[in-house]
Parts: sequence; C-alpha cells; structure tokens
Amino acid sequence: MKDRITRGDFLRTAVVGGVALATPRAVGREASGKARRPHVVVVLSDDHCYRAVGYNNDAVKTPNLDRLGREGIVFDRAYVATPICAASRASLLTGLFPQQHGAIALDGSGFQENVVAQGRLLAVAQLLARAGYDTGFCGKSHLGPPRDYGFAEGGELKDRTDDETFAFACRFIEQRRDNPKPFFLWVAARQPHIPLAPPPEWLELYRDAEIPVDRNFLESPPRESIFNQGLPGEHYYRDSEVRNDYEGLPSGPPRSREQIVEFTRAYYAVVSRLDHQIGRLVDAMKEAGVYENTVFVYLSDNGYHLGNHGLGNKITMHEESVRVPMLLHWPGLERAGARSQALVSSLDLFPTLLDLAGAAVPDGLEGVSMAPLLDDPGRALRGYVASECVGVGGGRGMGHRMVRTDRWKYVLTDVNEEALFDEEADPFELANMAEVEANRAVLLKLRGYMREWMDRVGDTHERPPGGGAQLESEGSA
Ligand SMILES: [Ca+2]
Repeated sequence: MKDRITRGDFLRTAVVGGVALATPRAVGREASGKARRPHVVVVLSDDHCYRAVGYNNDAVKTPNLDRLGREGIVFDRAYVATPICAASRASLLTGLFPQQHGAIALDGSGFQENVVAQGRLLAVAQLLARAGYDTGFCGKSHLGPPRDYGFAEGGELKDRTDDETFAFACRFIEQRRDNPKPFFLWVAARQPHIPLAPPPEWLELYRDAEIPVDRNFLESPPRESIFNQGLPGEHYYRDSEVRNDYEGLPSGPPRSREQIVEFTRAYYAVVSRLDHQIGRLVDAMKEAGVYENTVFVYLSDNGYHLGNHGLGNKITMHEESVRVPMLLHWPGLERAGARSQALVSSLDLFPTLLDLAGAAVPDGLEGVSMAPLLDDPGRALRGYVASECVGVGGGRGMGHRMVRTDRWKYVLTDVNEEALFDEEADPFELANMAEVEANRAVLLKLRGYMREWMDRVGDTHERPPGGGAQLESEGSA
C-alpha cells in the first residue's frame, strides 16, 4: 500500500504527466526518426461489475481480458465518476463530473448543450482528431450521434449482441493496415447490460460450475437511505418490477439465493461472450499489424449489483456500483503484468489518452494522467477519489455521493445521512462506522474532502452535517 500523497506531490505528479506531453511515449519510430504516436482502442462495456472478471474471480471465464491484464497493467481500484450510463459516458468523453458537464443521470441534454450546441466543452475525440488521429465509434452512444462529438466514422449501433459493433471495429482496423496515421477507436459494447440473453454455447460454459454468492447478498435491501435507488426519501429499488430479464428471473429485488445464482450464471456467460469478442478484436489488431503500437484500454461505464445488499442495477455508492474493471495494455510497457492499487477515476482516461498520444491536455479537467503509473505502478495518483449519482428521477443536487481514500469510504446520501466504511476490514461494506467514536477524526477528514469536492463541482446539495474539519487537501477526482 502506498502512502497517501500531499497536494504538493499531486501537483508534481501532474507536472510529470505534463512532461510526457512533449515526448510521446511511442514504442517505435518512423523513418524520419520522429517518435511514432500510438493507436488507441477503448472498449467500454455496459454494467460490468469489477468482481465479474477472471483476474478478480476464479468463477468467471475471461481468458482474453486476463491475458491483456497479465501483459498490461490492471487498475484494481478504478472508480467511475458516476454509476449510471449516459452521465458516465459523458464524463469519460469530457473528463468532468456530471454536475460540471451537465448530463445528469440518463438525461444527456446537458452534454448536447455544452459539447454539441455551444462547443463550450471539447470531447476527447475532438482533441485527438485535432491532433491528427482518425476517429471511429461503434456501439452504444446514449448521447446522440457520435459524429457530433468528434468521431468521424461509424456511429450508434443498437445490436444487443455486440456482433455488429465488433464487426465494425474489426473492419475499421483492417482498413488501417499499412497506414501509419494514428487512429482512435471507441468500441461501446452493450453487454453485459440486462436483458441477459446468453447463447446456449456460452451458458454451457457455466452449466456445472459453482457460482458463489457474495457475502453481502440479501433477498431484499434494508430500508436505509444508502440503498435507495429512487427519489430522496423513497425506498425504491430499480428493476424490482422487471420479471423477464432472463428466463423469467427478476433483475431486481426481492430475489432468492437460488434466483441470484441462476441470474449470475447468465451474467457471467454474457461476460464470457463479450470477452471472446474482445479476443477477436485483438486478433484483428494483430492481423492488421497495429497491435504492437496500440494502447488498448478496457473499462465499464458502471458496475452492477448481483443481489449485493439485496439490490440489482447500480446508482448506489457501493463498491459493486461505482468500482469497475479497468486495464491498459500496450506492448510498449516496461512493467507489464503489474497490478496498480492506486485510486484511479474514469475521469483519468481523457488526460491519459492525450498524454500517451503526445497531445496537449487542456486545463480544467478533473482527472489526471495515469502515465506515471505505467512506469511506477506502486505509486499513488491522489489522496481520494469521488463519485456521484445525482438527479436520478429528478433534478440536480439529489442522489448520493462518495469520497474514497486508500482505506475509507464516506457516503453522503440523498437525505444527508452518512455512512463510513472501512474498506480494508470490511470490503463488502456491511458495517457503517460513521457513529463509532474512535473513527471521529476519520469522519471529519472525509467530510472535509466531501465539502471540497462538492464546492468544486458546484453541488447544490446540502453540505455534510457537523462541524468543519481542518482540511489537509490531498487532491482528488
Ligand atoms: Ca451502464
């Protein structure tokens, strides 16, 4: 475990990332001797929980992601800016939290206004296009036509099997065989989002497998605000009404242990299918001769509750919802096979890609380049990471938010109740330690981080209760 870093270290980290701007971390050189800029392929899945990947869970079969992780770098503690589709995608594309870019929950209109109509914010594809990259998009947008935010080729595809999406991706790459111009390809898969429809051959993979149920499984969620997935003060649990998402199995509570096992089996089968498609995409990259010079990133837009705390869906501040699988593969890495424990944010992808491409990183982003972790996976990037889920079913300022340090997570719920979890002792978040007197100093410190973060993103929600803490800022995203 790395020591937490100070604001000074944080700023120096940013400078280190900045230094890399002037010298693209290319793995090869063009005939002119100029550094060759890497191609970039991002595979963004939909609702993939961080525990449902082979390198984190022996019950899940993902040989391709496992290999990419072994040959690349796995970010074990990756958190999304917000655990809900449209807002999370807008955060990835703009490098900002939802309350800053304006796409709240499932309503992408703020993104449309700020990025597409006004041009007040620039999306990562627009900046890479300006830097000379060919850009392509396939799969789920949720934010209007991708051409409007910097992707010159491709577009939204509604195929739930992702077959068309990966076919487009493979064609896009094949067309760039022997073409030295760098490209940026965004592959937005729809799996493993419900409804689950695993083909029989993928379900067969798990037919006789034992499917362990997580320690925090419940048939129904407790009636505390931290579990609420609806409007403030409600006890609303999403997908509770859905009864046919897989062979008649509900995707929300209440669900028996037997139902969760069968639902999880189908979920894993869909994850394995997606993993297979990713393997085919890697094959296409190798066949086209671009693999050796491609930065490949896998992550998901949010996690998923497989009965954890009695819930389905996401939206909460629990680990199952805000933490996602994330890895970066690049044959140019010197420290391949490392697993970084640094707190990273989905917001870091934007500056990281620009950094690795040798393009200027704009001011005002909330993330920082992860490039320093590629050289030194044991270091830290920041003191705490934040996530929010505001506006579900309503306007700004609602919902839950969290800040998470190496050891602790502080959650401020929609009705201003507090939770404090010791992630080292209690990774399944079963015991709320906010009222424990011995944790008073920790609580005050994390309240201070929360206040700092809320001020920065312009959160209109009430600030944390209680007296102010002396805030020793450590940098965040
Ligand atoms: Ca999603």
